[in-house]
Amino acid sequence: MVVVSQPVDENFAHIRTCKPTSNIFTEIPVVDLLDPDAKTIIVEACKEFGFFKVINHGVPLEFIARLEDEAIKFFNSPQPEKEKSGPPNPFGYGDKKIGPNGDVGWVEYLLFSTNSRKLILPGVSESFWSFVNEYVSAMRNLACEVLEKTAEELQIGPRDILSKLLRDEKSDSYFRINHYPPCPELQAWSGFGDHTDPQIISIVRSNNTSGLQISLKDGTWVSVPPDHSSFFINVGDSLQVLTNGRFRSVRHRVLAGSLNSRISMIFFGGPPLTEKITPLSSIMEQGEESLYNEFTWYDYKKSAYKTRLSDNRLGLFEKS
Ligand code: GA4
Repeated sequence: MVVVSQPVDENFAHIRTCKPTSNIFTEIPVVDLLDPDAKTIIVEACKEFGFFKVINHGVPLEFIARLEDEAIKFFNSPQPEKEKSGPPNPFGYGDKKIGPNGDVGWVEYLLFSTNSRKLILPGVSESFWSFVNEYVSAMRNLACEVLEKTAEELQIGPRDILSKLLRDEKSDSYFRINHYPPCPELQAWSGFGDHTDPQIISIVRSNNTSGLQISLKDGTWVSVPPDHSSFFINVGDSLQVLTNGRFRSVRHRVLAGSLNSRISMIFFGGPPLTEKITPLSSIMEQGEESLYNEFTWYDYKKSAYKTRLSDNRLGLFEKS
């Protein structure tokens, strides 16, 4: 990441910036996992917002803090050291460049594939790597718990009808740690541009620094008040398809901030590459037709990686 006091690199001067909005998302659905009504709230939230917050999740805060500390140590190391762990294609350290198609943001990050048995990244110590693995497995469990409650509430067959896609040892899931340093040129930069996540479900945890915004059904952007002790869950494109559009894949973005560093850790739960992403037959009403052409996760991923961040990726698979 460039030293904060330096002028913005001209190569990135063209990027789309996000106008800050002052709308605070006060009606954010809060799911208490110990509450017997949790599953109803989850399904309502997935339909209305594609987004909710989870409390009483059972993941100890010290466990989260341990990984965050390791990440801070990594991001505080000298730039040439961090660069040794890059580029991030497919996995590793990235600085400003997001994805392969020219998107940029005021962010540096580490991207991991969760099924790479052991990733040798120069700046990533053994202890860091083992914390990542433990954290990812806690996130997978949490994602599965949420998906099982969803299946129960929707009454769409076995409880694990969705969660088994993430439990599969070939599940194509990812993990990323984003570091958004204070930005000296807020007019010129966005943190992470607006997009939807291609996977089934994502779990975001951040420190107490704001920046995350989601788009409501009417297109209004609202700011999500940060809460370092909770997790935020996003519905991804694949879950929108599996529910034939009942659930909404939420468009979200992160604004650059001028004061504090934001650190976020995100688990992206995806299915195996060969999995067909098609509406679950058990969810379809009589005579209901799929809104989407049939595709596998491999097809979708391949297509997604040819798009820009803000593109409507799912649009390419919608039936006309
Ligand atoms: C968005 C969700 C995840 O962060 C991610 C991103 C990926 C990347 O950073 O390489 C993508 C983006 C994400 C969707 C479209 C493509 C691919 C950047 C990009 C422009 C890791 C993912 O799976 O898809």
